[in-house]
Amino acid sequence: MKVCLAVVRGEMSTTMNAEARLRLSLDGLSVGDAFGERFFVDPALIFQQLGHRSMPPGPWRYSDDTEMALAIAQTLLECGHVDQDALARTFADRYAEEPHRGYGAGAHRILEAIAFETPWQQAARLVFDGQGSMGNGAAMRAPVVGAWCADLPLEEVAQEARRSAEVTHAHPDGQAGAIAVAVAAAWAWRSRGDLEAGRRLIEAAFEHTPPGETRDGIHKALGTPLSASITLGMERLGNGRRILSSDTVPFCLWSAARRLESFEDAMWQTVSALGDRDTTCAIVGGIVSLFGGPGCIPEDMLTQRETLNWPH
Ligand code: F2R
Ligand code: MG
Repeated sequence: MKVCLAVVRGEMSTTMNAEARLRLSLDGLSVGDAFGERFFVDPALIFQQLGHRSMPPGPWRYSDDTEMALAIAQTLLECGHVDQDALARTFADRYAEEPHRGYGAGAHRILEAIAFETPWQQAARLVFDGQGSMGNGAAMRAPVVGAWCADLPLEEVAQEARRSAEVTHAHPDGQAGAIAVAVAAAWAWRSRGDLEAGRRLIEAAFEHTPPGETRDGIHKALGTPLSASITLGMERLGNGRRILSSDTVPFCLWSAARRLESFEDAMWQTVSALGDRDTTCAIVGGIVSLFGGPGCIPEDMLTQRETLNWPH
């Protein structure tokens, strides 16, 4: 269903590059999501596959991370910016069509309410005693916001990311995760080819993330050498096990920064931390693909991922 009055004709030429970046990041995010998800489906194979880096058997089904990123991408292509009413409608329509994509309990409640015409401003406060969610669900879909806005000032990237988050995540720390990830994604695109980009990517995200637990975690990531082991990184920063923005986003930024130049290495190292592995791999994939540019996602990973179901 078309939710917005379409892109104004005059904007098309300026959004061409944004669209290419959006599609690239969406591929990185969805391949990461579907790859990480396989390690939940076949837990017995985890250590064998991790040890030998043997690709899990396909097809790789994507989860709610990709579903929600597709809704944002749809809205951006149809409206040219994060139109929150259109985005809420698209989240709810896609949820109603396919509710069994692994959404969390809070998301089921919020999206069902929006589908039954509760304004998103109220729906997002139905969970956690009105505080709203500080889960990692707004961050998991935010790379596509950073991709679309990558040529804007980072303050504007942060604003659009916040708007994309508010529709479902009323808690400021849930929004902070989306801001950090979108800024990192935009930064990754802008620093292609820069060998020092890793640490600066974390610094850029830190600078634009509002105060709170997620920002504190990013500060810890800045103090964790990129040469440290993944085990040490996940011990200090978390691995998404608690499904919170604050125990997911700092680790993801650090993991992306550690292997910006190789999508495949970034995926293997991120999934090896286990935790919320579909979501950590989605975030890292959505960022690293922008640094690597077109062609950086190995063909054998892209072809295993289920075809994206969307009208674009
Ligand atoms: N959660 C899942 N998958 C499990 C569901 C599987 C299901 N059985 C199925 O297969 O269908 N995955 C997805 O959820 C994560 C992102 O979700 P979101 O929307 O941010 O989650 P939620 O529920 O709002 O928060 C996650 C947990 O964080 C804690 N929490 C959040 N806000 C809180 C607050 N204000 N106060 C206290 N705790 C808060 C809670 O423990 C929540 O359960 C992604 O991984 C996505 O893939
Ligand atoms: Mg998921």
